[in-house]
Amino acid sequence: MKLKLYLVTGNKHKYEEAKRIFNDTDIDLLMAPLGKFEIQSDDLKAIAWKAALHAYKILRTPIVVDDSGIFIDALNGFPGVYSSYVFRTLGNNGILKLMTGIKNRRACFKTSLAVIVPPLDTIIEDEVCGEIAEKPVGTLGFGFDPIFIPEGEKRTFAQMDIDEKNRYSHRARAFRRLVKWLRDNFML
Ligand code: ITT
Repeated sequence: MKLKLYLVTGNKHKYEEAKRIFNDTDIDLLMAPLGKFEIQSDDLKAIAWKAALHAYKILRTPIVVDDSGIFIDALNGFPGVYSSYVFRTLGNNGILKLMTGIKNRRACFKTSLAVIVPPLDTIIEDEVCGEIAEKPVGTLGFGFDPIFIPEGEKRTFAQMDIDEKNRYSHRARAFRRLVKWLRDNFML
């Protein structure tokens, strides 16, 4: 029988990206019928963990929460845990303005997954580093995808389809490790 694992998110793109990672596994990733409860914290892990606990108390079913953000070196890690708010308020053009004249364009996307599959739980973290583009390019994906170029590429995430983005992304790396954790611990 397939394990049903619920991703708690209001972001359908995240679900679509994560879902691909579970193709050809005995795990069925579903979107939880519940929004993500978000605490304020300067730690992605803590945000993901509290959201997972909150969802688990209500749904009592295997749960995963993905909390992600982009950390820009020259801005001392900003927007980081505030990525969602900053995307809504400043957007990609606002970030590019902050980066005007800055040579060091290095940035990393980070993901923390908080996972509860009784009787076990875990936190899985991963990241992808690259550069902030000079201008937004591409129409695919979501959020900061048009301004992020992963290491080893010339294209932004927004120029890649889901399978291509998943070759590099923070989320795909973390979810691949989650598949391994589930296989190792639940013999799936
Ligand atoms: P949920 O919290 O409901 O899961 P969200 O979109 O608010 O959805 P996060 O708080 O984890 O998710 O992400 C913060 C922001 O970081 C998000 O709104 C995006 O703008 C950005 N972000 C995260 N992952 C991204 C990705 O793969 N590509 C581009 N931007 C991303």
